[in-house]
Amino acid sequence: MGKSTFLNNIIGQKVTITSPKPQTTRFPIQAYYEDERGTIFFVDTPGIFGKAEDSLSKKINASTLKTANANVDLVIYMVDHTRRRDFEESKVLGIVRKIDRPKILAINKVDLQEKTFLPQYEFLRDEFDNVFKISALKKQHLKPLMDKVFELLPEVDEKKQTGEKPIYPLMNVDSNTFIAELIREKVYLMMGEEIPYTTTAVVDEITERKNGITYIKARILTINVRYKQMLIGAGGRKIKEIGSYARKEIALATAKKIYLDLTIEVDPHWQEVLY
Ligand SMILES: Nc1nc2c(ncn2[C@@H]2O[C@H](COP(=O)(O)OP(=O)(O)O)[C@@H](O)[C@H]2O)c(=O)[nH]1
Ligand SMILES: [Mg+2]
Repeated sequence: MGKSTFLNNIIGQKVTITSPKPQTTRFPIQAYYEDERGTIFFVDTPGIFGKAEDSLSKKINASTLKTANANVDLVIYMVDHTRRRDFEESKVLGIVRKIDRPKILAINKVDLQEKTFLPQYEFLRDEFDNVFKISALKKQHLKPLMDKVFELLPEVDEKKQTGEKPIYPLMNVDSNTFIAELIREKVYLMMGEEIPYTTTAVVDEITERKNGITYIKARILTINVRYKQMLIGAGGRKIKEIGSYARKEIALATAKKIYLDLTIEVDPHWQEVLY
């Protein structure tokens, strides 16, 4: 799809994880953008599950709906022309239609032209005054879209509101959550179709050691022993790969030397207690 890729490339650094698998984003991620024209709070939302039968997808759908109904000033509705329009897509459109705010339609992945379902999305042009064909990944045509965003957003004089300019954190998640997300992303990228949806990651400890190394203790939770074995892999190879890939990115993101102590645990109920 590309919502999270879009946000990362607008912000200029990774704030939200991405993967080729649908439903990678599990909760709304807020990130703050600023340039000479002003400041914007972006909210990256998960998608919508067509069939929300388990407790996790129910929670995800609810949080997406809540974000959509929150006090947003503008909606960027992103569609992926390389994907056939389906039931989930219609559901999302139904939600977007109900939001009484300026809307921008972003048709993503214009860098891919081999396979297109664009005709299935053409009818949207009548509903949206502002349509941009973009490539979130290749950063194509993002500027005209952002110009439109600034044009449509209401003007808020921050100095008037607070006396001086507020200092924003870049994003709404703490470091434990962000590191857990980076680990979870590696599971999405390195495991097959079904495992990512049965797993999550938890960070229990981040400690600066005297030797200058940051020690991170984290767990990947999955729902049964079979999945746990697949995550560990033959001779522990898979978990090693996931850990090493995650460690490198955490080190890069934090500019610190990282020791990542990563284990896999079976917890059949994690979906009920997390998120
Ligand atoms: N070719 C191409 N791939 C993209 C583009 N935008 C996103 N992707 C890929 O599509 C997949 C899903 O992206 P993601 O941002 O996680 O989608 P989300 O589920 O909407 O947040 C990832 O593998 C991205 O690299 C794009 O403009 N062009
Ligand atoms: Mg996403």
